[in-house]
Amino acid sequence: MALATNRLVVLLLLMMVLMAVLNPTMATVHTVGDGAGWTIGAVDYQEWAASQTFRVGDFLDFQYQEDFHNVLRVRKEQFEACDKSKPIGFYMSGSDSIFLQKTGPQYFICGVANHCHLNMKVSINVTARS
Ligand SMILES: [Cu+2]
Repeated sequence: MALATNRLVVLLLLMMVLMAVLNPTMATVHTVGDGAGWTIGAVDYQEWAASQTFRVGDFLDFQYQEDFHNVLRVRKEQFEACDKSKPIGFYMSGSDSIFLQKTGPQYFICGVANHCHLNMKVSINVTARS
């Protein structure tokens, strides 16, 4: 598990470097919450998301204290209900870079305690790279 995660991180970093070399303007890394990161009570994540333009090939980067938070990728209905029972994706390293592969909405919540209900949730809309 840890090895697979490390390999994934290395792979993602290699992809980022490769993309940066090929075209420095190509990929943007969107650090969720900017300097505040992925935490509770400090950031309005919908406001933050509205300030960004997410494009295919970009990265969504979650920075947080792994002892206190995690990241679940969920469907819209689960996002709205803060339902963490059937996530599509689960991240817990404290430094998770998610590659945005395709267009459309994506939904993320914190799966710890009641954090999602306290607005530790973010939805983004990924648009085509034109
Ligand atoms: Cu949390």
